[in-house]
Amino acid sequence: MKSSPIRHDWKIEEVEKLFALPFNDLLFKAHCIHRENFDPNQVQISTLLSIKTGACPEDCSYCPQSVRYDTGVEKEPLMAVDTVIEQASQAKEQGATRFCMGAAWRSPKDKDLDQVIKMVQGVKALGMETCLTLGMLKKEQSEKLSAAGLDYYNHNIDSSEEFYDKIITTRKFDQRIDTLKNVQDAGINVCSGGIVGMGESQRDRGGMLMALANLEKHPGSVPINSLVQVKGTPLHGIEKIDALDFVRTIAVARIMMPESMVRLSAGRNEMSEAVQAMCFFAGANSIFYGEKLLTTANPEENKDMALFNKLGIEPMPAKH
Ligand code: SAM
Ligand code: DTB
Ligand code: SF4
Repeated sequence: MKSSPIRHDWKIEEVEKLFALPFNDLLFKAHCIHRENFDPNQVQISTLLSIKTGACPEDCSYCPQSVRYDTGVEKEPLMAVDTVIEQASQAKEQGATRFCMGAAWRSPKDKDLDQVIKMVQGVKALGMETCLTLGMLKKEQSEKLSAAGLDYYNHNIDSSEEFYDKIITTRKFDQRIDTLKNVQDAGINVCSGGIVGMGESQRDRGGMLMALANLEKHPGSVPINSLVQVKGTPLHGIEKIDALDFVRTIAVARIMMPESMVRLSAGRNEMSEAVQAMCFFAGANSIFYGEKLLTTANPEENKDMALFNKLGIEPMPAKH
């Protein structure tokens, strides 16, 4: 029997106890659970593309794409379908198995969704898995995307419910949960996680993971982003998260959601190889691959492959 049952009834005190474990005990526990559920030497790689950039009406205080902050990000309208497929094909050549397309929208308009659906179909035809992140989705929109064959939809809760309104005021935590429900009900794999390093407490980090683990079903993919501080955003200059606390967050995510893919997401460009290696040991088993995230820098492909070689890690093959 597995030592880690799937639970949806976590209490914050229990989560805080996990965070408070001695570091070696926490990592050992997380790693054992990781091995029970996954090949510890395989990491899934996805490439991101911003298909519509900047001029977003929302006020997420971490984000370089909000129209409210002067960050120097050039706004770009929705990309042509052919351009997106060309970029996906290049990502495939570099070894990515999933292509994630992101748009700086509060939610997609129906006309735009039709164009995005053509992108999904084109990328799938290359034999890649598809992922979208377009903001809030209604039930009908989720169903349309599901019918088009979309594999994953990313929509982050970003932080604990308590901390949330210190970061975003233009949409509520509950609206995020509604979108996740629409996506789940439509039969699309849910990708949902959050950001650390925004000035939150350890309890908030626990609260964020608890909100994810206590959903009706654990998200299939849980991205843990370390804030990329961008000049012009309100969070620029905030005290950075201690690297070992970041590793702890990964470990606790692995323990609470044993069968989910945990993604070591944004922030790797400022992370040492040693810290990334600890994250893989703690249970992270996916990354964003390619020299750009949406608008900010990510490690170059050859650097990541060199790190994989040093660690004996292999890219995870696609499911289909
Ligand atoms: N506009 C859509 C939305 O917010 O749902 C989709 C794109 S949005 C850029 C996707 C996610 O990227 C956000 O939910 C947030 O978690 C993450 N993100 C944005 N800016 C970031 C930053 N500076 N550092 C780390 N993560 C960031
Ligand atoms: C996620 O959780 N992180 C990715 C992806 N999902 C869409 C985005 C990170 C964005 C970092 C800031 C930028 O490059 O603009
Ligand atoms: Fe807009 Fe998404 Fe950035 Fe928020 S995170 S400002 S919704 S692009």
